[in-house]
Amino acid sequence: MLSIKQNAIFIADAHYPHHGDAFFVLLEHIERGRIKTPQLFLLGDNFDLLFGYNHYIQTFSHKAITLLQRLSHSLEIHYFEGNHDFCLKDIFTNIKVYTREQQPILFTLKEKKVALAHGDKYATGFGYNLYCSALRNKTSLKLLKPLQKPIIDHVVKRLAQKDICHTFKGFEKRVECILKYYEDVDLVIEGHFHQSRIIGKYISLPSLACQGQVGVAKEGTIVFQHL
Ligand SMILES: [Mn+2]
Repeated sequence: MLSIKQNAIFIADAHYPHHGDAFFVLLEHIERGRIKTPQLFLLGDNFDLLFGYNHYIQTFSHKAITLLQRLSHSLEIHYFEGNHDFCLKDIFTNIKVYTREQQPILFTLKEKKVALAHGDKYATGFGYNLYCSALRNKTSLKLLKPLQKPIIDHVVKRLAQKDICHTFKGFEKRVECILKYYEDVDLVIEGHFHQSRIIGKYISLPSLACQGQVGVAKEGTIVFQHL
């Protein structure tokens, strides 16, 4: 099992570039050494729309993609694909990319056993699962290609206008359902919900787009910080 290192940074749900460029700015600070970290965890949806097998989509986030590629040669990076960013293996060849299917991934944090995932895997329902696997299929992505420009332009426009920061009412109930899948771990770290809350052993990371914060590993626990 891999271990989470002291001062590791957890970035989730930056939704770049439609909801600010905090993601790019933070990566730049890391590259220039103004922010020091031995290990970077990207918990998904850091790109508002990015998937492999499609070059047009990559043009929207080109700046951050190339910066991340560059960083990956000198920094250990783990990328947990989200529902907005997936099929990334071929784009980030030097980053450890985990698909939705492979998640959660187990790490250790000091003596604790920790599960990491984007957060959309459990307690979602059959329809969502079917939609996810169809969307991540290489063939269906290729079939969409002739239509890609108008469809993508439309999706991008819609995503940019979407209000993504909400308080999840009854979040405790959802967490309770999710935790049924995590009985044998000490800590669960997920993004996806943009809640920035810790409920028992469940850590719902802040969204970089909403709260402007990230998670940082400190002395065997995770704290939320503005960097
Ligand atoms: Mn998500």
